[in-house]
Amino acid sequence: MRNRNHIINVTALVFIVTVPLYYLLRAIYALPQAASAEAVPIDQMFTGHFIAIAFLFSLIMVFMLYSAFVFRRKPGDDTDGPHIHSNTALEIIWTVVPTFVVLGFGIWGTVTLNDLVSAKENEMTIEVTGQQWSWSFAYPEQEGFSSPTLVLPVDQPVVLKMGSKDVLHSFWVPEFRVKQDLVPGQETTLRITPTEIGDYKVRCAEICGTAHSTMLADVQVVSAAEFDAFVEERTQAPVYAEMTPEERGEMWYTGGEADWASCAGCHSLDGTRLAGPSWLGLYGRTEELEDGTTITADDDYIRKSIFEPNAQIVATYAPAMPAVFVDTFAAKEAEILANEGIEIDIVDDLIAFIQTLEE
Ligand code: HEC
Ligand SMILES: [Cu+2]
Repeated sequence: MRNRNHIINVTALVFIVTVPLYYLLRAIYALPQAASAEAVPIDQMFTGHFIAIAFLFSLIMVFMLYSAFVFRRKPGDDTDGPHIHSNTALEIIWTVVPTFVVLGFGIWGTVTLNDLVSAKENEMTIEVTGQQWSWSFAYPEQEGFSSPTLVLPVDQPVVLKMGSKDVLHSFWVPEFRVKQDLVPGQETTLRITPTEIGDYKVRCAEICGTAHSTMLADVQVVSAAEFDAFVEERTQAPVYAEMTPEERGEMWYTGGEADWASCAGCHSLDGTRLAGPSWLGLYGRTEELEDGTTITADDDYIRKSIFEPNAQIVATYAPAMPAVFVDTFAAKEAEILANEGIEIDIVDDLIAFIQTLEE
C-alpha cells in the first residue's frame, strides 16, 4: 500500500517535471523560422530528442531527489539500511528499453537523411562556388549566367552542386536547416525545397581564413514569376567577358549599368570643355598642371588621375572630380569576378578606350 503511493507520487512528479523542462529546452535551443521542406522532418527530430532528454532527466532526478528526501534517516534511527541485491527484472528492462529507444532514433535519423539526400522529381540544378571569402551561384539550366545572390523559386526542389576554389567552406542557411561542405577538387551536393518567400543569408560554416565571418551571401526565395523576371534580367545583362577592353571602356565612360557618376557628365569626347578636360587626344598629350609643371598623360598618370583625382590638378580646372572610383571600381570588378569568373581592370579598359580617341 505504501509502496504504491510512492510509485504514484514519483510517476506524477516525473510527468510534472518533464513538461516544463521540454518547453525550457525549446526556449533555450530556439530554432529559426523553418523555410524549407527539409526543415519539417528535421524539426520533428529535434522535438523527439527534446522530449526524450526532458523525460530522462526528470526520471533520474525525480527518483534520486525523492529518495533522498522521503527516505531520509529518522532522528535516533541507528539501524543499518536493508541489504538489497540485484533485481533481474529491473535490470533487463533498463537495458532493453534504452537499446530500442537508441536504435529507434538511429533508424529515424537514417531514414530521414536518406530521404533528404535522394533526388527529387523535376529538381533544378544550381552550381555553387565558394572561395575565400565570397559565394557565387551559376544557373546552368538558365543559360549558365551567374549571380552573387542566390535566388530560388518557392516550392521548386533544387539541387546545389558545390565546389570550392581554395579551402573547405560550408554552405549553411539556418532557415533551411540542411548544411553541406564545399571540398576543393570534389563536387558535393545539397538538396533544398524552399517553402517560404523571404530573404535569408548563406553563411560559411567552416572556418576558412581571416575573413571567414564575412563570407555571407544573400538568398532570396521568390515567386515563380519573380524568378522568371530575375532570369530574364540576368540573361540580358552585358557579358563583359565577350567584350573587348575598348568596348568595355566606352561603357564605363557612359556609366553603362554601373552605378557611379558617369565620366561623360564631365569629360567630352569631341574636344568640348566641360567640368573636366576633354578626352579627345588625351593619351600621350603633354598636360600642364596647376602647379606649373608638365606631365605626359601615360597609363600611370591616367590611373592616378582617376584614383587620386586631387593629387595632380590640370591647369585651369577645379578639383571637381569625385574621389570615389578606387572603391566603386573595385566593387564592380569583384562583382564581375563573382558573376563571370573573369578578372578585369576597369582603368585598363578606360585607357584602351581613351587611346582610340586620337585627334
Ligand atoms: C564631376 C565631374 C567629373 C566626373 C564625374 C569625372 N571627372 Fe575626371 N576630371 C574632372 C575634372 C574637373 C578634372 C580636371 C581636374 C583634375 O585633374 O582633377 C578631371 C580630370 C580627369 C583626368 C585627367 C585628365 C587630363 O586631361 O589630364 C582623367 C584621366 C579623368 N578625369 C578620368 C575620369 C574618369 C575615368 C571618370 C569616370 C569614371 C571621371 N573622370 C569622372 C571632373 C570629373
Ligand atoms: Cu568559407
